[in-house]
Amino acid sequence: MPVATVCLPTYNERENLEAMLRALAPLGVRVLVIDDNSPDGTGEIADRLAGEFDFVSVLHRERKEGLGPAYLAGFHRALADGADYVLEMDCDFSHDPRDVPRLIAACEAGADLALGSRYVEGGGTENWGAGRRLVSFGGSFYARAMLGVGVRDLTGGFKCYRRRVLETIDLDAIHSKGYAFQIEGTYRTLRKGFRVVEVPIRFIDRTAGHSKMSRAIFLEAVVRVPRLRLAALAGRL
Ligand SMILES: Nc1nc2c(ncn2[C@@H]2O[C@H](COP(=O)(O)OP(=O)(O)OP(=O)(O)O)[C@@H](O)[C@H]2O)c(=O)[nH]1
Ligand SMILES: [Mg+2]
Repeated sequence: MPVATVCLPTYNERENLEAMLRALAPLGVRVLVIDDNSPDGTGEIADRLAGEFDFVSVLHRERKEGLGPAYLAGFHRALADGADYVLEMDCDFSHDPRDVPRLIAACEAGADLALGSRYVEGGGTENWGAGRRLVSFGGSFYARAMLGVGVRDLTGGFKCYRRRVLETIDLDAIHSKGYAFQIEGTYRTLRKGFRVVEVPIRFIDRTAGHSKMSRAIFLEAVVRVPRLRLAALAGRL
């Protein structure tokens, strides 16, 4: 049985964390909660649940630095602990835990990176307003055009990396923090010649807790994408 570790970054997810871990429990995965010292006590809930469940461990970080640095710390820990597959997933039920085995299966079938994708046949978003849909779809379209890649959902954060990918791409060179982190991870994977496969998912807007999406995260992606393309053109990616 391959070892699959779900990296689950949390910031103020006290309403969601326990239900999420209980939903992941039957799937045979390991879960690494990466908590950035959430003021709402999510970190303590994570510790309690790690005591209850063998498949759960917790990485505590001192402060909120954005998704990117949290995931990078999680990736390093998951690889050191022997993961064959490393997954990214939000802890707000936008990503359906029942889709986790589908992402792993896509890698077992030959993908090096499986992306949960809203923008392929069979995928989509539920209960998002027109504004949010436009930002997300427009963001993926912009990135796809700028980078000249065929992947349709570049900003999604539900992914399964094969270990070898994370060992090959230069993780420590990634400084993106928000959506740009997702775009950059997928782009670096493609640049190294790995096989990226999109798996259709239905993305459901969160019903508990609050979004951490911000204007700064959006602008970071707008600025980073052309810089990524330039870095690739200069032979640095
Ligand atoms: N450790 C850590 N987790 C974070 C940070 N920012 C967001 N998260 C977590 O990352 C996941 C996704 O964050 P969300 O707030 O849902 O942001 P999003 O999914 O990009 O935006 P929405 O679609 O509006 O929900 C959630 O599990 C958050 O708790 C952070 O700075 N550090
Ligand atoms: Mg979310």
